[in-house]
Amino acid sequence: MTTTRPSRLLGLAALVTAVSTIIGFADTPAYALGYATPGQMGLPQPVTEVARGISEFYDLVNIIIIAITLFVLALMIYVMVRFRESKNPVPSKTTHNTLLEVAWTVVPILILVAIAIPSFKLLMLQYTYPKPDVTIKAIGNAWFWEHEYPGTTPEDKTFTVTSNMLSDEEVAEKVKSGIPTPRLLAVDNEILVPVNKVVHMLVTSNDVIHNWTIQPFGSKIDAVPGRLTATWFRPEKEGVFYGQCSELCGLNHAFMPIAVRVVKPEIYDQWTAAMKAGDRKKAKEITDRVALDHAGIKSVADAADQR
Ligand SMILES: [Cu+2]
Repeated sequence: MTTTRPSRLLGLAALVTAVSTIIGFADTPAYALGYATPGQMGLPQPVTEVARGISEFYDLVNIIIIAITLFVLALMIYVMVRFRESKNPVPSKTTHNTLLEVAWTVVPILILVAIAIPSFKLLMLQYTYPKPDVTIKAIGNAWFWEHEYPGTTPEDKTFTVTSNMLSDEEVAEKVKSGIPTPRLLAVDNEILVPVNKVVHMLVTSNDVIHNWTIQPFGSKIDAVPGRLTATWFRPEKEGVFYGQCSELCGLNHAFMPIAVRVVKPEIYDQWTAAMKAGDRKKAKEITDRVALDHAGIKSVADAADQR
């Protein structure tokens, strides 16, 4: 009587799928939510290749950690029961077992290699910068972010977006207008980037060390005064994605969020044109309109999820 291998593998695959769906590694909806929600398990939904790589790597390492922990637990229980004093009054004097010693040296090496290979691949992906479509300079300040969109020619104007966190009253007001606005994450001026385009984010600071982080992009890089660091991302979904300063920088460290809205390239062009012309009112209208649009996509995605 034999069970065929493929059917066992299929069973295992089904189990893994079921477990991962239950604990929240399920497929991302059409509109990716740019921040963690109460009760969420796992990392925020990734919207870039790098973030997806990080998510998969995180799952792989977790599976390995859980397997090792269960194995050690089982061994300990076995030893405690099998070699308890009442059943084993005269202890064994064995001190060497060549096979075991080789095994407990080689197996951890293999585990480390299994972790190192995807880890180095991911690092390569993170630090190999594709040619940029858009370059932005993020400047950390105590305690807010500025984003400078440098002009590429003398006629092409540079403009800067200064973002401050919204107060509770401002959040309430925005929610009333129909735009989903998370407390402690939403800012007065969001920055816009085009969907499916490579964005290089050059990062620096005016005062102390901050850190520019957007988890769904898999981007996290220190903002160091007097130095320029960089990260890149190519967001594959539209929506607004939030991040927070991730380097303890002082009193209001917790209150300097970053909000990046990923929009269609034509909307991005309209917005940059308005910003370059110094028409902040028009730029704001464009941002608010697209925010309402995104809120609509989100509620459609939610409805589809509940079906
Ligand atoms: Cu900071």
